[in-house]
Amino acid sequence: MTRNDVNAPFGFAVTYPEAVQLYGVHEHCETLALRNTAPGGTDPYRLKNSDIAYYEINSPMAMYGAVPVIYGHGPKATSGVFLHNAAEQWIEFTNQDGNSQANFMAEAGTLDIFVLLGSTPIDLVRQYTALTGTAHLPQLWTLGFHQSRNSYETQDEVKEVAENFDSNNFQLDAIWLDIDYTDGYRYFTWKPDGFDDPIGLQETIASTNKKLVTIIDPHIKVEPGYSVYDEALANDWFVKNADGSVFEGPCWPGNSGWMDFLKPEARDYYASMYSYDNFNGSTPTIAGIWNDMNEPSVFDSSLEQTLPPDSLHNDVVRHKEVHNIYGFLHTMATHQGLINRDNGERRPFVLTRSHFAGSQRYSAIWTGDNQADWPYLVASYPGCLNANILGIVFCGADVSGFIDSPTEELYQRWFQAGAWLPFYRSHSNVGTSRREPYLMSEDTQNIVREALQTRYKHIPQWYTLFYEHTRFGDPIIRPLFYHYPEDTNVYSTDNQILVGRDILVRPVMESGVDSVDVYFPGGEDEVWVSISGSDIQTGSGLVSVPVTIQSVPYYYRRGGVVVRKDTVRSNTVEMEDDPYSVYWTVDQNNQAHGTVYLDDGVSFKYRDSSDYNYYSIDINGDDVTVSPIDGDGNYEFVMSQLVRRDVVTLPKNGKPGTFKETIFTRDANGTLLKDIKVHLKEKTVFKLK
Ligand code: NBV
Repeated sequence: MTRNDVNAPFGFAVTYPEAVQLYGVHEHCETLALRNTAPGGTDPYRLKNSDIAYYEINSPMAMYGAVPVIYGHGPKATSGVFLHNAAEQWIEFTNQDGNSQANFMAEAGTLDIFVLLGSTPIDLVRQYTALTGTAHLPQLWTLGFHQSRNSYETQDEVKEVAENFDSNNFQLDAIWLDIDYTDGYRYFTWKPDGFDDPIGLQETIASTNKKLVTIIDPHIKVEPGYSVYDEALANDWFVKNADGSVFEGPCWPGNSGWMDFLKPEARDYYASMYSYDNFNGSTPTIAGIWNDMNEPSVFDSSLEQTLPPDSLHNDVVRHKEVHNIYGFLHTMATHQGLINRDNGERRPFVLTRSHFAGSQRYSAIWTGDNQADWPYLVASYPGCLNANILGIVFCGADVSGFIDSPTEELYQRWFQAGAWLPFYRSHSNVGTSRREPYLMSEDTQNIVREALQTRYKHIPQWYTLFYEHTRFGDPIIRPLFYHYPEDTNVYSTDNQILVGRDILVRPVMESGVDSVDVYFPGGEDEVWVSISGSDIQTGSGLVSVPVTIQSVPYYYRRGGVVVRKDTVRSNTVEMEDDPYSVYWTVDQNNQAHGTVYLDDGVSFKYRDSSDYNYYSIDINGDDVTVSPIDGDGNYEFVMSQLVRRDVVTLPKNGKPGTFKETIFTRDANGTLLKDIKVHLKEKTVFKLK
């Protein structure tokens, strides 16, 4: 093929057999269920990674990421198509005579299509992640709470925020440094006025077992003498204009160049910048990197805020062919940089704004510059659900809204809802209200504390789900249709999620309500046992559940086992040696089943030398059996309490059912549970009565 061929636009149509609903084409601020486009519908969905200020709610406009995958689903079959193409795309959807159809139009690039045969949502997602990869396990600390702000201005301010979290008993694992820590937006440097002692800052943060995450954007200040600029220029690593000169355009530092990440040598060089020597003043306390503005964003509206379509990568590839993978390649270099920096001993943590199919291999994502308004809280759920079914599982949204300032009630609800998305970070823009939780009213502080504690108690469950994602490709959070594919009532449900298979969450995302509608799936035999309330529901559809400002409806599924760590500590590091609590309700056969995964929480030894233990937990009446599934690690599963919740009455005449909770700390012989040695290689069985 000649270079000209890949610059021609092309289109094609796909019909999804038996599909009544289409999903996918991340990223849009949209409902999970895709809407039909014109005639009579919405505009076509656009995929062109863009730095968009003030994005609209329920809109097919392009956002920061592009995952050109569309799933078609119906009660009888599920199938999918992945167009492996990094150029701008427009996609139309129609549904005629019960047949769902997608019309793809790509601006350039090659026609490289993968057809995913399904036939269930589980099969389909596993096929897609087998193709584009899974995320590796995140370090355990990344599952805790993150505090960010654009921007903490000085190292003293950062220390003060960390101290206040501790002294007010708010759990926290990491504080984030936005662009103002840099010296004039020259990345890999520190601002002398305010951040003159980065090592001292990191020592203070590390002394309470917390981490720092720093932002590194891809634009490079044009300034002879700034070593990153000099190196990139000397080695021909910048994106070029069509005439072969280096492309320069405006961004935070003023006139900037953009690293050509399509060149492997440019990526290697960029990766090397993360070494402790090159990123002067960095230590392992900078445990993660935040790659922003990598659509890439250029402050020039005549270019639609990005690189010109005819600018050149690798001297021959036109930008328009590869636009949507610029951020992906940026994170690839960053990820490699963190691996090299730590001699492969720590799993990198990278958060990116721009992303593409397969980004899960290198980074977590967030939904960008949302607003402190209720519709943006609502949108965070479909946004992250969609990313999850498309493989990018580590997803969150700025808690409490980035742009503008939230009301007290919105702030409370956002902390509660955010606790159930995989990535949990509060972030806010310069000029908006300061809103670290300790600045809020006593009532709000209590609500935030409760939300954080709920999150931290479930960290073992989140970690096990991440492991199962690495192993099987399953999403961490799932739409209801994922596990109830035949229930057409749930095809549009996106304000509630399943966390794994066994936790149903319906956050309160509306103002001033004293009840919310919760859809309980699964039919009469499925039973959902409330954790924050006292009710039991069967899977018979929509129920109005009373709520207060303190409560968020979340339920465990009967027959499932949920593992937790219930002792409240300041962060994940301090929870490391805590024993587990295990929760369950037995099903009609008197059984319940779950899993738990343990490893060092930091390294790649789980992957490279099977240094982990993965256990099955099986309850049969009064017998509790813990059996190793696999793993050659030495991580014993130590429990301190078992919480059995028995159904007393099932719902009747519109009234919820009730349950009785029994907490065991000893087995039937009187041995303290935490003294029972779980055998690493064989089953351990013990009796509760
Ligand atoms: O780096 C500043 C911000 C950042 O806080 C935000 O999270 C990003 O989405 N960044 C965008 C640049 C533009 C801010 C208006």
